[in-house]
Amino acid sequence: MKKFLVAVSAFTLLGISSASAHTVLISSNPGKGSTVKVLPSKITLKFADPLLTLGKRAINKVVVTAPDNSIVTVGNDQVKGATLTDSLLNTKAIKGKYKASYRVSAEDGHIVTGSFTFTLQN
Ligand SMILES: [Cu+2]
Repeated sequence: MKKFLVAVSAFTLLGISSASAHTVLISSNPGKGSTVKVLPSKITLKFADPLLTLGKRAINKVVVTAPDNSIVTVGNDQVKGATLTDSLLNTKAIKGKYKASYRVSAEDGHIVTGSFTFTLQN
């Protein structure tokens, strides 16, 4: 009779967490919580990591709404590295609080959403 050794399975720890976290918004123009006297011609959002681009698919987007909830971004979102921009309509320069909402994906493929406000003063 042969003796059999019980093979002990070696469990590989696959729970190695990714070194890179989701990207975060670093800065913007207009800035978060800031007050501007003139609505700029575009909004600029700068993230910690280069944003993902897939051809012409709009996977990165920022939408700005005026105090009357009308949308003042044109929708021509453009990505350049870690920066996302969109043109702003100046025709609806209503005074008050504007809200910028974004939905982006950095190169790790994770969707990151967020929003902030700024104020247009005369
Ligand atoms: Cu991530």
